[in-house]
Amino acid sequence: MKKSRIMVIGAVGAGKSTLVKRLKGNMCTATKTQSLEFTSDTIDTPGEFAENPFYYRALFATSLETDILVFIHDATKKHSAFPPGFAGAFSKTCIGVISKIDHPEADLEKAQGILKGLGFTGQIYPVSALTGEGIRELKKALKW
Ligand SMILES: Nc1nc2c(ncn2[C@@H]2O[C@H](COP(=O)(O)OP(=O)(O)O)[C@@H](O)[C@H]2O)c(=O)[nH]1
Ligand SMILES: [Mg+2]
Repeated sequence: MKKSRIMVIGAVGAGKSTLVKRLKGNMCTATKTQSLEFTSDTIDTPGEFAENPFYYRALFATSLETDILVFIHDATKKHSAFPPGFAGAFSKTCIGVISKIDHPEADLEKAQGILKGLGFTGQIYPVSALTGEGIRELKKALKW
C-alpha cells in the first residue's frame, strides 16, 4: 500500500519538526520552520499557522494536499493553540498526538483532555521524539 502523506500542525515549539524528523529516521535537531515545508510524504507547518486564526485558511487549503492530519499537543502545555472542536473542521483523517512525554513537566491527563476538546474521540498517541517512545505505534497508525 502507498505510504500516506501526513501534515503536522500545532503551536510554535510543540515538537512538529522534531517529530517529522524522527518519523523519517533523521535525528538531527529541527531548525525553526518559517514556511510550509513539503516532502513527498510530509508537510511541516509553522506554529504561527496554528496560533494565529489569520492563517487557518492556509491550513485548510494545505490539508487538501495530505492524507492524514497530525495534531500535535505539547504535553507540557496547559492550553491548546486551537479553538474547541477544531479537528472537526477538516475533511481529512485527523490523528491526535501528545508530544514530549519524556519531559519532567509532561501532564498526560491534561493533554488528553485538551485533545478530546479539539474533537479527538478515538485513540490518542503519546510520543517522545527524543527517546523514541510511542513512535512505533504512531507509525503504525499512519501506515508508515
Ligand atoms: N523533551 C523533549 N523535547 C522535545 C521533543 N520534541 C521536540 N522537543 C524540543 O522542543 C523544541 C521545539 O521543537 P520543534 O520540533 O522545533 O517544534 P515545532 O516548532 O513544533 O516544529 C526544541 O527545543 C526540541 O528539541 C521531545 O520529544 N521531548
Ligand atoms: Mg517546526
